[in-house]
Amino acid sequence: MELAKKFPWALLVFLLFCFAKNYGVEASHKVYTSLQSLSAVNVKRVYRTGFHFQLERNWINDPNGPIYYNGFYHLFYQYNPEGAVWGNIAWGHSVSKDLINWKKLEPAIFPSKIFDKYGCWSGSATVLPGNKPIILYTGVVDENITEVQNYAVPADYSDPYLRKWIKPDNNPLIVADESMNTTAFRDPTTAWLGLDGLWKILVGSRRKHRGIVYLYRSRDFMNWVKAKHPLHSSANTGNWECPDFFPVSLHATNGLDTSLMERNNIKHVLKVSLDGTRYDYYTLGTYFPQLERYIPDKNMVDGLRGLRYDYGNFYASKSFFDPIKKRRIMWAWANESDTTLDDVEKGWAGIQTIPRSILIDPNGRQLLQWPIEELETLRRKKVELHKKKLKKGEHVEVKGIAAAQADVEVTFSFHSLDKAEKYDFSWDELDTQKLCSQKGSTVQGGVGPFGLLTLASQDLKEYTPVFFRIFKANSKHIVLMCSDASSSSLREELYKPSFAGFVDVDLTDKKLSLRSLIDHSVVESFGAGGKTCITSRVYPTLAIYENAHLHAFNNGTETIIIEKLDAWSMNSPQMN
Ligand SMILES: *[C@@H]1O[C@H](CO)[C@@H](O)[C@H](O)[C@H]1NC(C)=O
Ligand SMILES: *[C@@H]1O[C@H](CO)[C@@H](O)[C@H](O)[C@H]1NC(C)=O
Ligand SMILES: *[C@@H]1O[C@H](CO)[C@@H](O)[C@H](O)[C@H]1NC(C)=O
Ligand SMILES: *[C@H]1O[C@@H](CO)[C@H](O)[C@@H](O)[C@@H]1NC(C)=O
Repeated sequence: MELAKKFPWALLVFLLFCFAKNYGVEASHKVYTSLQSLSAVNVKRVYRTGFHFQLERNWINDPNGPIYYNGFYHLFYQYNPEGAVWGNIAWGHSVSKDLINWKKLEPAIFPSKIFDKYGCWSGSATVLPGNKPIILYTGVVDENITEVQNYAVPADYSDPYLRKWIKPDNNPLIVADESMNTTAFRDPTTAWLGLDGLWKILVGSRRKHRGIVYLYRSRDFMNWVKAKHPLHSSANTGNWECPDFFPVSLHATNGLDTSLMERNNIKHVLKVSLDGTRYDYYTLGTYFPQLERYIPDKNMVDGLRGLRYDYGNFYASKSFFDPIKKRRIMWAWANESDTTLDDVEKGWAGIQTIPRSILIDPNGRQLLQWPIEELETLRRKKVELHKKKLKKGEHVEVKGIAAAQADVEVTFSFHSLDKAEKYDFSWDELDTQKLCSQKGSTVQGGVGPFGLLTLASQDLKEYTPVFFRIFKANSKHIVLMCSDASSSSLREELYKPSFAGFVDVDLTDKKLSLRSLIDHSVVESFGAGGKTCITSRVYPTLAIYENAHLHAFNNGTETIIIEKLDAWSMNSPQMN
């Protein structure tokens, strides 16, 4: 960044000024008045990802309105066309035939009318009968961040790229009534068609500390009526952003169209992004269309004591039904863990996670997430390990692949759980992150810690360990999975959390599997077949390009066996 080089002090003053002038909105909507239009001159290469969704330059955040239309998958996303910090928010637009190779188009929707002059915020797309896509999005209408719900339609249905979108003058479609909070009223969901012939959508909100999803219905998609009460709400959870509400099949392994809400043998997923904690939480439950209510299952908890899609840098996820491969696919924004000044210098900020297909776990207690199969087309050189023993303190390097851009699948086994450490019930079970920071990869244990050391430097001064540690708790075992960024970089000023979550897995076969997608500045990991997922953004200074190494390790007294490890170098697809 030319300007930053010449006037570093000036940037700092800008920043302080901007922090001071943060209109009182949420963390994600800090306004960097002066930084947001500094266009990225030189784009820094070193932390760019190889196979994750990323733009050449500028800021992106939430994925918006994914759909399939006439041969192409479309992904829209919150986008600042003018700089590498949040601001000037428009809907960026990219298309793909395989969800892996992407082509960037002109922004689909940008602030231009009185109903969205201050921003085109998140929303969804629905394909109406007759194969007619329509977008619902949140428009910001004034400097007080008053939010309304708008729609946009393609200018030309015969263009498979759907390049141009029209925002008709009968917008906005929905405005908040007096009982609602106009500055927390956003992110309409994909619509579903009820058996009563009415379209339904949810809009996220809050009243005081109560998180809310309002339900609206419409016969013609233009006139919307708010239901008597919210579809669901929960005290002390704060603002519910980016709601996602969809059915999952209890028996079939395919995904379900969003409009299949009202039939048997299904459960429903309600996901919300909690503005307060900046993570995505979900419950499984039942939707009662006549009552216009959603009721989470018995053991489900709304909010921060509930299930999470991912325990790391992962927010504002959005799913869609892929009618070609009959699956439900979900993305999320993986934000940067470096500083805003770093982002300005890099010229870009924000990536999307690898699209994940989601199914219900056969145990019915949670979802399973797995990278879409198309990712495997990028696999190149492969190395394998079989039946390799790791005694306490041992590690083995996985040599011969590009360790900075790799896909690794490993299954570990052990003979016995007898040596598992005792679980201390005084630990705050909500604060897995604290537990992982106290019981890191170098703190020796009984069964575990064992796992992978990703993005490791030659001298192990830098590494991002992804690992398991098993505890004994009365008659059962508790598995903790960590993706620990605390040693990921020699740089001090970064956000380097010890992300962690528990894994609800049956250990009778004495095996645990792990898959990690390693991509320069991101490690996206899937424990036990996608039961627990953790994404970490990291910025090593030594472990870059060919100087990055990959190891498997064990630091517990119980010997661990690598039953099978497959690791591939990954190709870089066409990326915007
Ligand atoms: C924004 O809020 C302030 C303070 O309540 C008010 O004076 C002003 O008129 C509002 N602006 C608009 C455009 O509504
Ligand atoms: C309305 O929402 C804004 C933004 O989340 C919040 O700051 C404010 O406290 C909310 N007001 C009420 C009454 O809930
Ligand atoms: C295992 O533990 C020892 C002792 O704490 C530590 O020095 C070593 O770095 C650890 N090994 C790994 C791979 O973390
Ligand atoms: C991602 O960045 C870190 C470090 O700045 C913040 O702590 C997180 O809150 C942020 N996550 C989101 C979703 O904004």
